[in-house]
Amino acid sequence: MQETAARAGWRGVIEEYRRFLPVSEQTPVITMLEGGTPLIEAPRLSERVGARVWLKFEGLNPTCSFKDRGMTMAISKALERKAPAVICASTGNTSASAAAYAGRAGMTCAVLVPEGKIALGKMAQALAYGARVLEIRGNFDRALEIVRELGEKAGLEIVNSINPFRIQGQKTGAFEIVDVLGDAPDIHCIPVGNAGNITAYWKGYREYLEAGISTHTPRMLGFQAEGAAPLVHGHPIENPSTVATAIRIGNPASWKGAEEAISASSGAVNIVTDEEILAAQSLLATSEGVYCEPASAASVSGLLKFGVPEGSKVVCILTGHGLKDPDITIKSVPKPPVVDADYAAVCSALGL
Ligand code: AN7
Repeated sequence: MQETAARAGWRGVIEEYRRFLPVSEQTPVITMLEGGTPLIEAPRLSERVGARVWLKFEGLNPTCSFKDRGMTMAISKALERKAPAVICASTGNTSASAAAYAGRAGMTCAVLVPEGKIALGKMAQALAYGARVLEIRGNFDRALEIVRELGEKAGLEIVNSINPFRIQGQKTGAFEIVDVLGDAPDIHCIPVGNAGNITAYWKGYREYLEAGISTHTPRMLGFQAEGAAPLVHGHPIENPSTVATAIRIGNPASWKGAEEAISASSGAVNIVTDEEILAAQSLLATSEGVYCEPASAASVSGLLKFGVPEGSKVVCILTGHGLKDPDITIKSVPKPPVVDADYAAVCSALGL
């Protein structure tokens, strides 16, 4: 099985999928061996929805989100062109990944994040990896506008997913799924924020079909948070709001890519509420042992809410690790009781 080989000697997405990627012998490969993430069967979830469900746990990448697949490409290509510095706007995960890969490549990295709206773990990462972090008094969409301007006027290398190398790297997630399952799944569930990832997965599935490696492509089901669902409403959202800060985006850059993926695959884009997102996050942690961040749980909350045909093979992308955003869990579960350090007190608290 491919899976066994993957675990034994995984070389990172550029080396593993070189023939599908725009790299040459001259490209310096900046990698922390991202990708090769597990596709975990979800028996409880499968039983609940009457289908076979797998979780692609992207939280197990080097900076704990799917962004590393695209960042290994974006930073390697930036280094190849000898760009001195990179910049991105971010709801958190892109900044963590850019900071890590740029630092490894010896490049300066600046990141613009919305003030007070990025999860604790992501901020800690961006700072730890040595990025120049600016919190802006505005949301992600505004930060991305400024980044575009910096790209044009100041010549900085943009590593948001408007950089086509990001999409190229991220499409490898689809390759891995097909490599492990032996063919494409029937249905692919994914959270949608800036819409780069749904665009990338669709590209990957199409390329594997064209190469004769798979026999079909899946229906692409995208899910957006209720307060940040521009694709569902069909227009940008001025002041997006959701507990899932990673997907608090009102004007997705890859809008057209998402529309193409959804229409060409007979898919759909739908809304899940913050409550549904948090319930799915908790269900995954308590019954499948997989702790993902709220935005990631949007894929599973959508699956639970809208259902799928009986017996379908379904893959849900869990885009980031739960530890990225510990605050939300601490806030949403009951505080653990504090008891005396004494046998009887512990027994009594446990009801024994
Ligand atoms: C965990 O980090 O946009 O639809 O700036 O971090 O490709 O944007 C993050 C997005 C889903 C949405 N899940 O993916 C950023 C950023 C997690 C994320 C998404 C993001 P896209």
